Amino acid sequence: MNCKKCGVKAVINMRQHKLGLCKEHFLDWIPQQTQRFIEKYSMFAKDERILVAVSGGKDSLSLWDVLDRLGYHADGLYINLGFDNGTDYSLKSQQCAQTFAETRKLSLQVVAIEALEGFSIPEASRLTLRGQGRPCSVCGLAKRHILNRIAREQDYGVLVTGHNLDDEAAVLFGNTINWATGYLMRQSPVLEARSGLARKVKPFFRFYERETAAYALLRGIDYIHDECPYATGATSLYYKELLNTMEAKQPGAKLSFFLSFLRAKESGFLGEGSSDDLRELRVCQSCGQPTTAADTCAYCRTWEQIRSRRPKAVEGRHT
Ligand code: Q46
Ligand code: ZN
Ligand code: ZN
Repeated sequence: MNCKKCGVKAVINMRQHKLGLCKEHFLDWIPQQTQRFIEKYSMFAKDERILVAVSGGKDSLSLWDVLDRLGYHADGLYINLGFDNGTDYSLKSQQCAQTFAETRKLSLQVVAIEALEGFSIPEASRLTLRGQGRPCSVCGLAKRHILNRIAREQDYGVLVTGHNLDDEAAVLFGNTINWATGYLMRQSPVLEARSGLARKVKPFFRFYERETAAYALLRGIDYIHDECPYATGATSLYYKELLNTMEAKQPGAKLSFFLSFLRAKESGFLGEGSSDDLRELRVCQSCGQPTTAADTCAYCRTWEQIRSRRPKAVEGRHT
């Protein structure tokens, strides 16, 4: 296949768009499309301060690179979750994020959960009921809380994440087969700010994962190739496989699944529903962040529980 723009050999064939592009034109196409999505979905303006949630992976680093190329003022935030036991995952991913920021002279904040709360995520997970099995529950809670707190405290206009279409379609698939209407109501490339919650947007939500990977590779971005060590066996990966099987038979299936959902939602298919977004938010009496709980937010309650369990766990290790 040849590049649709210049006729030389294409490096990527995007079957869902019937579009093959050479390296040069693909590296132009990604920022052009991103800018189009930013405008189409009214994500943010040129003069807004943007906080990028950076994991050290291909999606978030590519997104940061694209926003920088497009002339946006985007700073990065990396959260070290303490996933180092035997894998050095956090160490390596932090290095990728730092090297990326240093070489481009971009500003990156690093927050280590262990320095903040006294425990790494795997340790915390072992000490809480939320962490039965994999640590994703306590991990997700911590990431959401910290990202929101920093975005709000430091007056960022918007918090952006590198979620791609494969991520979004897999979440949508899971929510649909469970008819999780509350989650379906909330799933959107743009979540408006409200009562202490930062505005959140996903400028890459229409790109396939293979496109963000190709972009990172062709731009020479050094990103962490490994998945989080706890991702193995996650249901979302299984959903991604199922959707890729569909995509192989019917190019564009993933994109159409997600875009049709957005259109159906806009037309009122889900009605008012029972989304958490519609529930009243209060202020956590401990940390001041928004919560639907009566007094203390889930993040504070979880860490309280973890700290209260520590002595028993330490004793347990010695018996
Ligand atoms: S939630 Fe779970 Fe992810 Fe946290 S523990 Fe890893 S897989 S990083 S998106
Ligand atoms: Zn070309
Ligand atoms: Zn709290």
